[in-house]
Amino acid sequence: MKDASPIQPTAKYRKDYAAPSYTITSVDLRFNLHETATQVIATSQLKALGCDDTLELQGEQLVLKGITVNGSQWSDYEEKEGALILSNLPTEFELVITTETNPKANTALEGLYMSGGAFCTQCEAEGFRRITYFLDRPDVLAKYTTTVEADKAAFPFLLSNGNKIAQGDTSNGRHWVTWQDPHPKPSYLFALVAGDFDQLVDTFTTRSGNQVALEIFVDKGNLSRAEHAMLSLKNSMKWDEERFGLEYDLDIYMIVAVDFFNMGAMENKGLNVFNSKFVLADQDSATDADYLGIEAVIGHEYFHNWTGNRVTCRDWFQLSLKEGLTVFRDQEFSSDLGSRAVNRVNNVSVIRGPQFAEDASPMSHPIRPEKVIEMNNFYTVTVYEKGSEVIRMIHTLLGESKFQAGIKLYFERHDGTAATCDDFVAAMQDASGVDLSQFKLWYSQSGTPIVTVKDHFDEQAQTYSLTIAQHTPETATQKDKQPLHIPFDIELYDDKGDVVPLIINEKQQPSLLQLTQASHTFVFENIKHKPTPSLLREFTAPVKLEYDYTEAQLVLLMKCATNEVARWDATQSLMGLYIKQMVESGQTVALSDKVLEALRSILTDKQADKALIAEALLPPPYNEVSGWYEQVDVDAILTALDALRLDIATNLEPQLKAVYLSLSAQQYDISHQSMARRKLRNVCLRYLSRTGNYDEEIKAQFESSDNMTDSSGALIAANTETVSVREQLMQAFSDKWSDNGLVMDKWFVLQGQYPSIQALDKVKAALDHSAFSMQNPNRVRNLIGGFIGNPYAFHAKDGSGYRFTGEMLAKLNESNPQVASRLIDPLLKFARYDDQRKALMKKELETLRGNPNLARDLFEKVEAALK
Ligand code: B3K
Ligand code: ZN
Repeated sequence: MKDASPIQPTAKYRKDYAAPSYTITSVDLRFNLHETATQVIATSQLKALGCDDTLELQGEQLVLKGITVNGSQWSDYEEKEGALILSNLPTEFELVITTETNPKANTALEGLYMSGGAFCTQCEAEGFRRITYFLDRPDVLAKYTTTVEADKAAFPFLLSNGNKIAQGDTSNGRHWVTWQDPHPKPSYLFALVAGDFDQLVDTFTTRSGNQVALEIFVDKGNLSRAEHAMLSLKNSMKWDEERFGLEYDLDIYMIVAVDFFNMGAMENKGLNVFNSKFVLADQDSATDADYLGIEAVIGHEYFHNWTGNRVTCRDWFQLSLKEGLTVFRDQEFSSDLGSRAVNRVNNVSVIRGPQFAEDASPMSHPIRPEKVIEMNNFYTVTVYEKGSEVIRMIHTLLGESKFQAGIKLYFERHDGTAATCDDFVAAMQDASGVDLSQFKLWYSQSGTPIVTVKDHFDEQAQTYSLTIAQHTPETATQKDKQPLHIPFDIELYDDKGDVVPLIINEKQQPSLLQLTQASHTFVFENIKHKPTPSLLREFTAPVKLEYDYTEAQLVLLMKCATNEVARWDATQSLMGLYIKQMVESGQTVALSDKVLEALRSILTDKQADKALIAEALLPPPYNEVSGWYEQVDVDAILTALDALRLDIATNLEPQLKAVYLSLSAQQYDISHQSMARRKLRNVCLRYLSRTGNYDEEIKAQFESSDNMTDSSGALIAANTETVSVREQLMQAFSDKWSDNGLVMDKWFVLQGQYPSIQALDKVKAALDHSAFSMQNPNRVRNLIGGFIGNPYAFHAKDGSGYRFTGEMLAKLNESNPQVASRLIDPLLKFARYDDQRKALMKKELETLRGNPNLARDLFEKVEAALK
């Protein structure tokens, strides 16, 4: 093992892309698995792509044991930090490299590591180089044959990509299996798992009649918790055939659930590895949100088989090529199977909250980044969720059938290759005839565009004009911005709430306006009275909308807008009006009678989807509200949000109580309707808890609940200073679940999110809980991540929250830098806070910067923030 002496991390730039000097056409891997010393023999066939006869392979944390070229030992090489450079090579040759790694010592969970008692791998983005020296880049596509050998009793299942082609026993109690993947793939899609599992099996017959074996591997005793994952997998396979015409291409599809995993899941060809959070569920232990999360993530990884695996990325700067598109596909899948409006509302909230916040941070980047130090830092809401919005805008501009024609052409052109975002847009443009040349700026320009709308009604001329201007403020690394091609959907309403036709030059216009310039004016004719505009309907573009809505206009839209998302959005804007007034004046502003009446009628609406009612009743969260201000006044925002919620709770108490009681628990199932009932019921309980008078109801729900949504709903309602039964319920939950880390995460996150500075003591105590482990990313994300996302405690004026965060980050920097790096983001935004907080936050960043062992992950972010 090489010592991990720090080298100054260097950046890579998109513009510097160059093809490698050689490519690898096939590789034969032999793993001799032992927990502390695994031997890997990699036999690769290489071919020169030009006349350069040197080859630089990447490798980290490896012990080199031997190199041969065409069967002879090779001494013409140099081993340096992170690389093995071979010189004077023939144009075609067989390379055999033998290395050793220590899976047990691998707490970074990248490359080959142990999760519980099982061996598993994570190679994206650059983890394969921790397995062997290789051309660890996505544009090198090779055929893999993998032989895995391990102790037979401890590791009865030996898995890798593709089809099993041979197996056998050895004399010393070990056994081996050989797998072959017929599809050439980049190294990041390689996977290996060895362990003892329970196995859920099923089959799926593709529409062309191929029978695919489906196998889900879970920890012993968890079989019954894998059924929803299996159903979701079959639904995904069917949906991709029906909506995208895409079929699965191997005879077997395996999913392994592991407890130690840095992200959600990984789309390795034929062998997905999943965080057990996105596989395991049953009525007792999983919430409705968990069920929906499993469906979405199973879908997402399955859809990658085409968008990611069959067509992969030429280089990591193109990550959104596969991620933005695959998020779009999983969002459509969830929308087609469940409620489209609820999905849209949730997706919009992610953009307006975390994504806009990322745009406004020192790490702001376009969906196709230009400069990267640590690739793992770019698996972001910008690349994923804004990336998906960019795909959605193309879908909006082209319509479903032209969009599908574009997808078809994209696969005709690029199947089996490594492509770029430009390739994707070119296929969309060529198949549809829609000019996307200006649209492409969405890939290179970072930041949140602001679209400002001014209107004017001319009574005499009976016209109504909308002047729509766009402007993108400068971001951390990009000053000059150009006008974007923005799809902007609108409707106009008269005083009665009826839709007014959009007429220009006597012709009816579509509701979709297209903005391409800094400013446009649209003059609508034949308008009798000043209408109310419904703007950016369905959030047709990831922009901030500025229009001075009056309260009356918003109340009208809340009631009458034809579109469910627009009605939700009007409610959000209306609450936003009050929040802004309170933050600016520093005073409590009570909701008007009209607004309360409108909220009451939403709450008691018998026809509307209960899940949407629940969404509409919740004000925009802190992370979204704080993004409205350049200088964030934490205390004023928290006070305003608390006041608004209490105002709603107090004034709607009778209705909240009535609706709560009317939705009392029914026979449990996971239909959308039942989930929606539970959601609204729990939102009501949470509001009621704010009055301080519902401890009995909270306790009763907790004790009588037959499902995790209602149990955790009661705990969430109890998680405030005004509820006296909180500690009692938390204790009961911990007594029941302390041996199930996944369920305990629901408890850890509530300790972290306790809305008071007391959260710090609760979190410190929870660090000692038997279910907590600093090595497990899920535990860390819930407890410590919950705390960092808790503005009451993280932003404590005395700096105690920042200090604690700094200490935890320093610890995680040693064991798992990738997890540390995901947690640091709120600290990076120090410049937006008051002087006292700014100084305290900055001090933590400076302490980190002074750490001689700071990993590249944190280095990149700390440097960007302190620059
Ligand atoms: N492609 C993986 C993410 C890999 C993250 C590496 N740090 C999961 C996904 O997006 O489907
Ligand atoms: Zn993905």
